[in-house]
Amino acid sequence: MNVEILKSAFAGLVLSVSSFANAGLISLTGDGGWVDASSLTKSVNSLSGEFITDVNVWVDFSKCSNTSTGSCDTFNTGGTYDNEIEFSLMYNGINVLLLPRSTFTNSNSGSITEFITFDNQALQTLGTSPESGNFQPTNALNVFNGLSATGSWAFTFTDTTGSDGLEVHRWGVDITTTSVPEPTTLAIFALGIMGLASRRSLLANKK
Ligand SMILES: [Ca+2]
Ligand SMILES: [Ca+2]
Repeated sequence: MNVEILKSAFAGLVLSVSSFANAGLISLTGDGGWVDASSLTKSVNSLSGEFITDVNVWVDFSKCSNTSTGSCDTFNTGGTYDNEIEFSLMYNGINVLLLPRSTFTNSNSGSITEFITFDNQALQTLGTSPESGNFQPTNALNVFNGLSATGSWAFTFTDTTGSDGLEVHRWGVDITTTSVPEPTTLAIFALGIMGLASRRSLLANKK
């Protein structure tokens, strides 16, 4: 068989499969909690026969100027020690550090409440003080791309030092999926077949 014809046939197949892929969005919300010199891990499960193409993580939290839960949103004087915050997300045995300790170096006066979305495609990198908005995580979230969308998402939030708590109100993951494996997977498969075909055609010509 002519290898060039085979090449274009596979290129066509890869293109058509990509264009027929259905994109889905799974939005999951997890419970929060209160930590002070401690960590909590909360999990949510996704159940889908599709494949991951993008993951964003969001967290709604307060860094507090006190040591007891429930009164965190009361603003008062004193530092919030916002350099005590750490966030990470684990899926399929892969841990992604979203925000490491000491990313934020300012101590705002009083409690702060923020809504941060970690998104590889965000235009901003994390700054030196916590503020609401879309930010690139410290470690890339695209390590989950191509994996099956059935699994458990574990969000870990940590307050690294005692006396001023971290209260996570809610967190969540937005998982974009596709009904077929990533086109790159198919392309690699197609290249393999093409390699086999060209070897066969080479052997046939030798005969
Ligand atoms: Ca994203
Ligand atoms: Ca603390």
